[in-house]
Amino acid sequence: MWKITENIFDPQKQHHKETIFTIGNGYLCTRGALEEGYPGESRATFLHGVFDDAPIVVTELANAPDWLALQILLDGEKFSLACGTILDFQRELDLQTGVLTRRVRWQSPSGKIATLVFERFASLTDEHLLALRCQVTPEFEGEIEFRAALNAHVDNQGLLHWTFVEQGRKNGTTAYLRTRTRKSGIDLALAMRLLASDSPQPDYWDAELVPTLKQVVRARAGETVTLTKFVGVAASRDTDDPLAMALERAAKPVSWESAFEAQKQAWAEEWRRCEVSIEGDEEAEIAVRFSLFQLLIAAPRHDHRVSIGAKTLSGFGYRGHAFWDTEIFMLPFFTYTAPHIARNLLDYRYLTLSAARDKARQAGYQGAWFAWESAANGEEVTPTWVPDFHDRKKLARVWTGDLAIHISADVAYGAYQYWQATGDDEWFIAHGAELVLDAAQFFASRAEWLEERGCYGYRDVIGPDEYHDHVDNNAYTNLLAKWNLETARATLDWLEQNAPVKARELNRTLDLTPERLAKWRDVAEKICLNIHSNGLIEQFDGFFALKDVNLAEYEPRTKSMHEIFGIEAANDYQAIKQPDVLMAQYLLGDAYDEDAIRANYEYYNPRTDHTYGSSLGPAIQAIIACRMGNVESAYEHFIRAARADLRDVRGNAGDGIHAASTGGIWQAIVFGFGGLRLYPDRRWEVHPRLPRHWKKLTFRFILRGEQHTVSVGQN
Ligand code: IFM
Repeated sequence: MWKITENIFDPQKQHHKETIFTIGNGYLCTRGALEEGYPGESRATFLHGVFDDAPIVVTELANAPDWLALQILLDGEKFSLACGTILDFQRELDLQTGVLTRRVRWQSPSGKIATLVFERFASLTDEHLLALRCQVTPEFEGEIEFRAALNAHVDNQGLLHWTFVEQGRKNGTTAYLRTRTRKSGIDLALAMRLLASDSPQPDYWDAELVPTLKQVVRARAGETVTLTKFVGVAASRDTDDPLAMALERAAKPVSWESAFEAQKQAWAEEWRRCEVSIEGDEEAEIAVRFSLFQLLIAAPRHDHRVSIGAKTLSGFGYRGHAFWDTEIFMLPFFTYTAPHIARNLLDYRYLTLSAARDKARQAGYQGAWFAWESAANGEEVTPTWVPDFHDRKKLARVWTGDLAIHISADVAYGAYQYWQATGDDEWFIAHGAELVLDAAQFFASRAEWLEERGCYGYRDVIGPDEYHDHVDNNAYTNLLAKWNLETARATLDWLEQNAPVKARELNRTLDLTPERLAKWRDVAEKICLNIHSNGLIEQFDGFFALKDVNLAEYEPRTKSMHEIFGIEAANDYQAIKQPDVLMAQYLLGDAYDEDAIRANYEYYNPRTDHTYGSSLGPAIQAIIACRMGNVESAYEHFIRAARADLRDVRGNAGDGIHAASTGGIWQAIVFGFGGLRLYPDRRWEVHPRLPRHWKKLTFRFILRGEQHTVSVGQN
């Protein structure tokens, strides 16, 4: 199963479908809006790194000028699904090639019938190239008119980011447009070149911000006429002369067929590294492939100055900001299937180290405290106030930017895991070690000795479970901080043995005095862990004393428990957005035996807001349930994650893909159902736990440069 399909045009579901039918190539993504345009659509193309200032959210990816724009007139009547009659409609995203196709048989208001086939893709071989083809087969004899444009009349839900620089025509069949972001001053150039089945020169319309080429073709009944639009795109982030680059890329392809052939081969290569197949469960198989496709189209292959945002490049949600979602949920997929991409993502964090140090210093700490929401340069861009969901006219305070300290350990975890998986010593010495060490430095300086408890703790934090803020000793935070401090010690020892010059350099630049290193050890050994005698880990100080909840009593519901209780009152209940303790147990794997995992799973699972809480949790819970041998529950969690976007179960897929969930889905397949266990000496084992209806699960991973394929059946 490789195709995501749609057979009915439903304008009410436009935003959801635009997200689902997003295409991209790791440089940019374009939502699945329709070429001819409709009222209320959420049409957008986002390019990695093209941020511009915005009120409240600080900075956001600027919705780039629209390259899809194409109007078609059939003997003077404008093709639009909003009028006439739709005789047949089908859309299909081919995950194997990254091509989105729409087939429509349409009757105009005056009765003229034609079949229109639209295809588009973002080239994977040349990431500055986009391709769109429209084939029209009229059932009448007459004129088919194509109006192809580049349209800079675009906005970010009302906010304008582009100023006009220049536009024009070149070589008869090409038009171009240059714009600049208003505040960040990024130049963007687009060039479109038309190829038509009949080849008279197109007319050029010089409408400001919408350069348009008009191509008229005469057609007989049953004869297909074709228009191909190649668009080159480049920004001043890529080159000193974006226009020259855009023109050059648009001019390159010989034909649709040749560009498509290259595309097919490039995607086949991508899938060869990471393909997953599940015999016996078509829904699961397509959902996994869809998830991987979404990650692959958002993955920067040639740019190490960007990360992947929580909504990839597929929607306005979270404005392109990157969270811990990248390192903890998405990164493992790349680390184990495309290490070159994982390295780019981690380099991005390395480049934001100085902003992370500033953040720590401004708060009175040492080391690196990474931004909870990170964008162009790693400064904290979490909005401090957002509209309250109870009353949109009021504002609610967002605390994550001030209190979420676990992000530093998450980044360190991703870096260390990458190193362990790849054996990329060169990168670890040059960049990775510093991420681990400076995050540890932060945790050592942020820890407080709690005299009454006789342990070190972190007061006034927020853990992954955002239903509870301003808590002390969040289990996830403390456990990951401990891991970070211990791993940093081991990193230093390793550097001293294997890269003594670098060890000396980092000792000096990070000021790793013997007193500081002694504090690392002391905090790691004496951190408050809230482990009760029955093996239960308390999520934070006082959690078990909060009012207990039976979430079943609130069913059926269509809202999160946060909305039901209210932002403040949710702090008084044991209902959680995502299970911090289980998350930590998963990441720290070997430290917990089955009994410890079971005790915590049985406590926290029923208190987790599975349906409307965090989309990050379900896939990880699936892995934990697999470890306990509870495959039925594992499948329930997994399929919840798998449906999040495809079925829009949370009702917010229109804002963009739940990217962390897509990465979690891969982890659930490989580390959950596949039961892959990795050991430091390159050894690996599988302990599969397949749902009863799965006949065979196959997946691939790369460990220390070697690719392995695992196929497991019921026996
Ligand atoms: O990072 C997550 C967080 O854990 C829960 N709220 C949404 C964020 C972005 O996905």
